[in-house]
Amino acid sequence: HATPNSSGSVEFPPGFLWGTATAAYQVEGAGHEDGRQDSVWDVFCRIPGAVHHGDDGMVACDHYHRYREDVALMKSLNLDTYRFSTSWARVVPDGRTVNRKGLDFYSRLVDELLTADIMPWLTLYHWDLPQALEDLGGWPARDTASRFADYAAVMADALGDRVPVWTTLNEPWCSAFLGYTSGSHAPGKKSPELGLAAAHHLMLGHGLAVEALRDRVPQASLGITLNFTVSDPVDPTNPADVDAARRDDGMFNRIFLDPILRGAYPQDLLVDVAHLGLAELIRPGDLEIISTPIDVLGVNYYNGGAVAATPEPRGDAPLATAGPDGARDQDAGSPLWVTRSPNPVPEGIHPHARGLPTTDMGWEVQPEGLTRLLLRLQEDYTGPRGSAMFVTENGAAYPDVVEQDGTVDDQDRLEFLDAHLRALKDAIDAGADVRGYFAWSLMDNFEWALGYSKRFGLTRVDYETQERTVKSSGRWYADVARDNVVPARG
Ligand code: PNW
Repeated sequence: HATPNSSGSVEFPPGFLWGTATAAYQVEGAGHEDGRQDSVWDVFCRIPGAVHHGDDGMVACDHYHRYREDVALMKSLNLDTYRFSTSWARVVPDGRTVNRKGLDFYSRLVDELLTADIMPWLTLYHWDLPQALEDLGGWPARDTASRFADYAAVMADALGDRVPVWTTLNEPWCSAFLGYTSGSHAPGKKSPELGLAAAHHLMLGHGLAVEALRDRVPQASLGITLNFTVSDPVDPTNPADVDAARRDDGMFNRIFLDPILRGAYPQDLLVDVAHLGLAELIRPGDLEIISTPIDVLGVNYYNGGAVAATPEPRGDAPLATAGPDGARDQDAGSPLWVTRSPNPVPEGIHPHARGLPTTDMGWEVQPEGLTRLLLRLQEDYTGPRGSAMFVTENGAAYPDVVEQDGTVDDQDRLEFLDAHLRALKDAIDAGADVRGYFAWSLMDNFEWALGYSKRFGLTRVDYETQERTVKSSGRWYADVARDNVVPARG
């Protein structure tokens, strides 16, 4: 792509969808209302020291009660679509019995969205596994995949006539490896074997759910959202660094991409993890189920990273300092995984900071990584399989500076979004089939192990009053969504 979209105005293709995303546990609150029972996150939040400040999602943004106001907020931002997740623990609280009142909430939300002419984009699983199913073994147990397909069928029967796009899982990498290997997310287990077993059964659950949805809502678009990194070797002329980047890419990206979009685990990855029991879990037929054709691939991109085979800082690339998540991973207790900012990485892979600016998460800001990622996905995965891509999450945490009149002039977040939308348009111009973009997030919310300390919202939430205030980035994004154009800079 010869002309990078550097500062002029940038127009997106006609019909491009503009949205924002949230997740049930991060915004809803109403923790034990209308029959909802504990998810793994409710239980994890009660472990002393597990979550910053002892925060939890019992109230969060009180979206369960304020959804009408929040849909009006979306309307004021000119959004075409809203990506939300449904809480398994609300709909099937004990893991087997359907809770009609829980379903009714999502029915009201979907109706409110449709009335506002905002397309509902539903994610079935954004990490809130019913604790009752964790007690039976959680994702490392094969049966959880079947329970997930049952839950998918319940949702399809209730909302299939009104929801045009369904994604099964959000970021199974986080569910598997933060939940069961580094222990920094619920349920806080620390075992490489459990993480891999969880990954396989999450994908099996995805495939079974796609089959269940396809039967019930044949007219809908179906897919999954994965989170990606872009791994660069610190020294591209050093074969050991190149190999570290290969393994990092394998355990982060290809471990999900290849089974889902090509029907096979990467051969090099199976060799790398041969001692961890993954191959023994795979039953005949699993990969056919996992690779059931999908229509959309959701792409979550926050940052890439440079990795090396040795920990020593080299040149101007100091060893990355642990981010907020990484700080916890340091004492993860698993010798096979080491700290990275912010993610745990397999043994023998060492992240190096590149001197790029970072967000309040400690994550490097690297917009051109998004261009490379989307082109690679197009060429190696979605193109051959005919599925379209959507950026289902992208955004940044920065501390809010609240002015005397209550406004928040978050130029840092605005510039982050501007740069990533230009990088996205570069990818589209070079041939990537990307049809929409969801900013993370509609509003500040419960940032998992970091509690309410990190703010990703286009809208500020005052957690004392639950007042919502659109930030400068939100007003800017509303114009982008209205005009289908990123305006010229400066
Ligand atoms: C994603 N990591 O989470 C999630 O989908 C959102 O729920 C979350 O709020 C958002 O990104 C911002 O963090 C991630 O440690 C959490 O690599 C942690 C990691 C990646 C993604």
